Amino acid sequence: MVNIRVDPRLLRFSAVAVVLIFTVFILSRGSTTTYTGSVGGVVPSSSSGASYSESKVQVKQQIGQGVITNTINEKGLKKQAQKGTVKATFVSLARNRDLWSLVGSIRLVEDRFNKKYGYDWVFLNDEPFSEEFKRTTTALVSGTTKYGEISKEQWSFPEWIDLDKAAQVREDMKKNKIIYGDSISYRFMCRYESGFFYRHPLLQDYEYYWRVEPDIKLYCDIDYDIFQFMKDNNKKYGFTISLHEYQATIETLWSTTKQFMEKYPQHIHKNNMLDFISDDGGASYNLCHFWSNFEVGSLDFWRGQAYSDYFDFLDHAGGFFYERWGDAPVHSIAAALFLDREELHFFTDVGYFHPPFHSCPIEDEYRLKHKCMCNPADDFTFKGYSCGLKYYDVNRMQKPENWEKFA
Ligand SMILES: Nc1nc2c(ncn2[C@@H]2O[C@H](COP(=O)(O)OP(=O)(O)OP(=O)(O)O)[C@@H](O)[C@H]2O)c(=O)[nH]1
Ligand SMILES: [Mg+2]
Repeated sequence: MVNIRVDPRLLRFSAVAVVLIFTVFILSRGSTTTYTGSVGGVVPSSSSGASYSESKVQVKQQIGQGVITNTINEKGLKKQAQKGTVKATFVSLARNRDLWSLVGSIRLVEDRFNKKYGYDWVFLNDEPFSEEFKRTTTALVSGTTKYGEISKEQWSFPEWIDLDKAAQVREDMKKNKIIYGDSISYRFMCRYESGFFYRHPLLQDYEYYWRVEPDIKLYCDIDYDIFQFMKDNNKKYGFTISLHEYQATIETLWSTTKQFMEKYPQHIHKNNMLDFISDDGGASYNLCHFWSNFEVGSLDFWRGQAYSDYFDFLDHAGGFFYERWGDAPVHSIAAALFLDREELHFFTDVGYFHPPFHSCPIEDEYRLKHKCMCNPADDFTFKGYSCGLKYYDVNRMQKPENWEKFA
């Protein structure tokens, strides 16, 4: 039997050497950020039959000197993260030039909510996104970012539209100073948000979405998973601000909707919320709608038969071009008619701003506890042009104490 004696100094030296080698190895790996981009190539057709030009690429950014900090941050984050598990994503339609208006929105959404949950973010554009847009937004989002292009077919005049008639309408609206009345791209945007965003291939993997626009603010800490809340409570459509639409942009939207209801009575839910959008049992539209620049909703609701039939009906009626139908009244009427009223949700707690209206929780206790940064006097909910009070009333919701002071 051989007796092996090891020198303790040699042992100590070997241990230190191993630690050093391991540290150098870790440092040399760097940290990576991965995003999925869309840069030409072909993916399968969407359910609408349109084909998209895009393919996924993995882009890795070497952060070099920032390695140690990033690694520590990453570890710290992972420790804290409650990581959301719902199949859900943020979605923003934007142009490259919207980048710097959108970064503020993203940063607030991340700070107030998403850094805890790490949900993905899908960006859609009618043109290819610039590298600067992709790099900048990817750096801000805690989840995976994905960039998609919109097919020309979904961002153009459908073949049944009389282009001369549509041009005449734009001319007239311009004279009448109707906001965005002379814009073609605004109409493409409204039609896209009404009938196509949820069919984009990048959204096929998700059940819920949260729409975020440039220049919005989130005022309060959100300390629960909003997507999980939607799922657990069987909510299909959530909003923060509701208001009256400009009549001049939707002259025939309600009469067209009434024709639709006659043709498809099976799509109207027995426990609908018609009383929110009509004050006379459906004879006329009271112009109330949910402001769609904030929406948290079920993608399957839009993909379902009722909404698909409704969008096709409206699209063929031509009001996106012969008038200036917005996606907000279109989504709102659909949600009010086709959903069980229990499936709608008023997010009175998030604290939200899209120019020029604020939603600010008026109860002091809530506002302080959630570190809200808004002035309750600015809250729009109970003001005249809002439909917030109506929503509380038709749903017999208890209004906050002292709400009259904020009316
Ligand atoms: N890709 C693309 N996105 C657009 C276009 N027009 C608007 N958008 C996006 O569509 C959303 C709605 O457009 P906005 O200009 O915010 O419309 P709005 O909210 O009615 O009006 P303001 O915010 O008051 O200007 C935003 O997310 C925009 O970034 C466009 O021509 N192309
Ligand atoms: Mg906007």
